[in-house]
Amino acid sequence: MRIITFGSFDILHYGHIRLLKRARELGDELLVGVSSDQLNFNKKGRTPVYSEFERMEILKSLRFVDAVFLEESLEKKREYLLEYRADMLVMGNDWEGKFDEFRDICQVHYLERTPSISTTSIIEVVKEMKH
Ligand code: C2G
Repeated sequence: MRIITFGSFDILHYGHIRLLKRARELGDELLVGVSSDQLNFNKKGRTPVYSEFERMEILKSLRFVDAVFLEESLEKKREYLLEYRADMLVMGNDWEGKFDEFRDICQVHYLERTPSISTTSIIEVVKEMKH
């Protein structure tokens, strides 16, 4: 069962790791679509702290990630799911319902987000440390 998930995964943290680990456990291989720097800017209004190259390298180093690819556009999700032959799309439940349209080509499963941790909050904490 091939699992696909998508995300920016900037400044990889425990919430990301828990998502990826649980996604991997739902099947026997996990592919991760990593948002390009441009897509990240379009999605979040800021360029990521870690470049797309670095974010892909970090994810590739995880034993429960089998492969990564660049996610260039949110609108190409159907294309990616078909191209990479996903059996299941897994996302955190902040996306609950947003990808149900793909249930015609693969299973869609949403996992509980890990509370009170985010890249944005980590950036804020680090900024505070400077003073
Ligand atoms: N996540 C989580 N718990 C957190 C933070 C994130 O479970 N505390 C999950 C999100 O729900 C998402 C994944 O980790 O499934 C990646 O999160 P982001 O890097 O913030 O990715 P996002 O901006 O949601 O991009 O095409 C979809 C987008 O690329 C998803």
